[in-house]
Amino acid sequence: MEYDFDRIQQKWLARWEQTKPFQVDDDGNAKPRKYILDMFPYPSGDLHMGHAEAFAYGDIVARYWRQQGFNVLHPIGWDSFGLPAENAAIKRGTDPREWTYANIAQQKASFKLYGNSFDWSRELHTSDPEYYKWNQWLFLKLYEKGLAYRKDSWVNWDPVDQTVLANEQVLADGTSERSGAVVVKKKLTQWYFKITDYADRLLDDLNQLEGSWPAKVIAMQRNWIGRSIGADVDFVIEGHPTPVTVFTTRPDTLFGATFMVVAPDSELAAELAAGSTPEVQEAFAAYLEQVQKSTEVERQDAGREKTGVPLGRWAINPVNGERMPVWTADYVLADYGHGAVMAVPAHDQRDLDFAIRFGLPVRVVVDTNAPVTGAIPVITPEMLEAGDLPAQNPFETGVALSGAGRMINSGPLDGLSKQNAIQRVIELLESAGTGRAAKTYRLRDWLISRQRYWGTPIPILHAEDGSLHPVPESELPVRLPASAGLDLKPKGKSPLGAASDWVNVTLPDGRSATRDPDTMDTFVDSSWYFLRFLDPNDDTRAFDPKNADKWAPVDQYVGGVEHAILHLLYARFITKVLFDLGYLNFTEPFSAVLNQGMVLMDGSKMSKSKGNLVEFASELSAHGADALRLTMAFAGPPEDDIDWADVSPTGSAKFLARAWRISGEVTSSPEVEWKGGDLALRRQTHRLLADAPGLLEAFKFNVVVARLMELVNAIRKTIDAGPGAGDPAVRESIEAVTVLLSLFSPYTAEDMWERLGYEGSVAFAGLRKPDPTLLVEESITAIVQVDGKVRDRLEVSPTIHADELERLARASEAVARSIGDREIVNVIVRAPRVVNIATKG
Ligand code: ANZ
Repeated sequence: MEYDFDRIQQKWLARWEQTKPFQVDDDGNAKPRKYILDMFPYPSGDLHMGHAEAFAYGDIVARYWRQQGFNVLHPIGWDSFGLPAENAAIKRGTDPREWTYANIAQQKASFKLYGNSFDWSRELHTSDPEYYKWNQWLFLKLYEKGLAYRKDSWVNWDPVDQTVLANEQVLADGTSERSGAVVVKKKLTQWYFKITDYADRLLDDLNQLEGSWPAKVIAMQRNWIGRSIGADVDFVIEGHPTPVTVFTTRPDTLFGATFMVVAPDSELAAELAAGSTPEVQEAFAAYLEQVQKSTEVERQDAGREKTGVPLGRWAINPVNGERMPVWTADYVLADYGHGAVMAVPAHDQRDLDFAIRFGLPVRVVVDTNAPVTGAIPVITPEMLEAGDLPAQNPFETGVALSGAGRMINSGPLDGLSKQNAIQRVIELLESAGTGRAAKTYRLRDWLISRQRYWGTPIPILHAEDGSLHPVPESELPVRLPASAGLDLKPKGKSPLGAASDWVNVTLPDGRSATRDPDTMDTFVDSSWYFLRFLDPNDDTRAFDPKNADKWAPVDQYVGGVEHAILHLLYARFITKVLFDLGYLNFTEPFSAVLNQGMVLMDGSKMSKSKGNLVEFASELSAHGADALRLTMAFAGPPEDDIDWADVSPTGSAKFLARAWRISGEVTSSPEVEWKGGDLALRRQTHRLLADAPGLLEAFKFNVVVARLMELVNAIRKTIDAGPGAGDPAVRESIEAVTVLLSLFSPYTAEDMWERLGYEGSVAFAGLRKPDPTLLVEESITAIVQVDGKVRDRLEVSPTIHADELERLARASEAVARSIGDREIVNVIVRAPRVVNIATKG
């Protein structure tokens, strides 16, 4: 019989459908547990090569832990709400639901064929009411806690998809991650989750993930949260009812503040301008219009020429009572800190650029190793005009003095170091009630409202008086109405607003109200799905905390680095919220994360437009699941990219055929005593059994595959050259190959196992422990020295006894010759390596 992957696949697929080998039952199972999770797919068509890679790795890990005797939970579901379904539906004039579930069916069939060892009984779809009911429950829990709130703010608006975007969905070049459109700002009232309340914990808890998460991902999360430590300082504004607070990381430089700048798109700028002259108001309005055309990225570009207008208002420096002009400029962002800065041009480059452009004063307050000479390093516009500048000053060099040094021109701070000055000035501010130590984060609250149809309805009712009424938990889910009759085209308002039967409701007190027409960001769905897998069919709660206790956190999470920030951060946040609410007893959802590389073709990303797309389905039918999976494993470290032009699924298939053939040649029975088997082959087998766990746990799948290939060659040689197919070592070795191969190529391995005479599935056969006596080196070289000169080398057993070694040394002809007729006065034996003989005469 020849190796025929198609036949083998069909045979085992049918069997797995029947026996459901990977369905996990926790009750009465005494095995230790592992939870191995792949990031669930978005059903946007059939699986692609990227899925084939990631899901192969996840499955190898799951199958490995099963072989190590663990009860492994390896579930799968679909992240099935979201824009692509809606956009596809609009394009084709169909229902997003139809498109979504057809794709799920296709992906599911592909996963089954690919041999993924999922527990299919736990399959979930986030677009099912049975799932999104619990998104709504989660929303209500956050709302009760004050962690879900509505606010009016400038949001990122995608003019193509006509919906808001989270900051995280705007790329570095200011375009939408989805549509590619340049994102603009729009003022809207939206729902937010208060992730900023968790900023410190999200940052600090990263320390405990060090080493088990990719370093790059940890760095990206840290940077995204972006904690800055400094102070808030309150400045009285003449003629303005309340002081303006600024955030600064350099409160030590407070005496060097010479003007204030507020963000043009802040409430504050509008208020300050409104209280000023008509000329200022006009100039401000014109400037604001100009600013709104620029992207956030442009605004943060340090090299761009500074722009701004004066607001005709004056701020009072709380430490010295000095009057400073208030300006507005777009390098100050409305949503960072308090949207206003104290400008210290001598020590901050952006402020200096601005001061130079508009001729504002510069005062040096930190002597950063004497670049400043002259008694008063202060430059006023008058001095500028008169050309009366002290030598060596930032104004002249254009370079701000950002380094540390001794404080000067700073009254009570004079002479202090930076750190001491920061501490001292905060004390001064605190005792005067005009400032305090403060932290600021780059992290913003999570905007979760979307003006689109295909998502989870927000369970809030709006009464006519504007009051908000959460839908009682007993009335969940708030079901998404059918899309028939609704115009899904993006138009800036949620399509659900037009579903009048759905949107208009009556409150218990008889008043009329409307449902919130927005749907939730789909990152809400994926922020807790790993918990739903524990109890996917429980309609009384999101998950059973007892099961979360048993299974979670996820031991190994596998997926793309594109989720390094968004998804992982949100899941970490929701986990901490659920911990605080008492539902979980852990605070990090994923104990370890593995990011796979990309599958490329000829060095570049695959795409339809480039014409270099390798279709998963066609590779699968050409080479079979096992060869494809093995190719992924063999290609290199999982983190590296795979160039499909450089790998050989045909080579993989040939190897599988070679291994499979051996399983049919073995003539010994499963009960055969291995002891008498060919020693060299036995040693090679046990060396692999010893090395495999460490290699697999370090994700060195490619090394294990290479070693399997070597071993299969060695078995072939043993069969063909001498000991033959009946040698017990042949059976021992091919059995080890089969068990290890079951991680990579499960169909072939099952078939081999059966051919070797076993009935149960090889997936649970267990990885054999190596025999330590077969791991020691076969022989080592002992040297024999006579009067300090090496006279012979002996191949001896590493366990040789000293007496025996001495006897062999004395028996050596070369040694006897060099001693001649001299007298042996001393013999020192250090078994098994050295014999030293000393002579006299
Ligand atoms: C005075 C000062 C003096 C500053 C100095 C820096 C150096 P990070 O580290 O990124 O947190 N800042 C505060 N709010 C801002 C806003 N909304 N838009 C733009 N810039 C803002 O930066 C903190 C510093 O950025 C703050 O410290 C403030 O400038 C500025 F020698 O205050 B600093």
